[in-house]
Amino acid sequence: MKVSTTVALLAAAGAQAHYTFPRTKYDGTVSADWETVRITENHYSNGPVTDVNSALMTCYERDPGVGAAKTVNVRAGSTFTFGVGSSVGHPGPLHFYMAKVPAGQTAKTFDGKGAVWFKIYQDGPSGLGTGTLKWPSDGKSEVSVTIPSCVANGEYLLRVEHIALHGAGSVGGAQLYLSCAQINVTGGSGSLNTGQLVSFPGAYKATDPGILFQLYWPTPTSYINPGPAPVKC
Ligand SMILES: *[C@@H]1O[C@H](CO)[C@@H](O)[C@H](O)[C@H]1NC(C)=O
Ligand SMILES: [Cu+2]
Repeated sequence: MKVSTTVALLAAAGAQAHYTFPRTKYDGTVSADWETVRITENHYSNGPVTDVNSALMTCYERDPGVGAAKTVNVRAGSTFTFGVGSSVGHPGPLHFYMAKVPAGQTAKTFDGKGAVWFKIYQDGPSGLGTGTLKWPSDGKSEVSVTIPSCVANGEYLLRVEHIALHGAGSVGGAQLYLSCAQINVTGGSGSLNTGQLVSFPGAYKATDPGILFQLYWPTPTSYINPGPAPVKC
């Protein structure tokens, strides 16, 4: 009894610092948790992926092959938001990636495997060289991205990823928090050149300078986001 109480308290303390991206908000409509986002393996623990070579890097799915109940219709060029459970509690960069669903599949059925992903957003810190870095997502309970106006119409997986760097000074110390929403894009011009598509796992190495990173000392003077450059219309 005593032991299990202690374990429960420790688990609760860890869960407070960790986080998930379980819901979406679009045009003022907020989804239920895991209704438009595939339920993740950490939906209860809120814990991170720490092995960038793990199959969980795709969408962190608890139930591969099941998909989320709903796909959100979105207009190219509009703003799409993920709600955070409960807030981005650790410092680090925010990334968004999209993967177009292949012909014959849907956003509900596509597994997101293979070289299918392009990056649509990344951010970096302010305060480089000062010893105190600030990240745009610090403490946020919602994170948003603009769906590029030039994407092709159709169904996509939209992958949000936050990389917590507080322990990233040793290999395997970075904490990746991520999930995938199912979206259906209309109004896109289709002129986007996505460049080289990447896979998850595969896009990152444990020793990439943006993954293996000393956040505190020596004082960082630069930050290099892992993965490809974000696409431009
Ligand atoms: C995606 O949008 C197109 C165009 O509006 C529509 O025909 C199609 O049914 C939508 N698919 C889903 C899964 O909502
Ligand atoms: Cu945490």
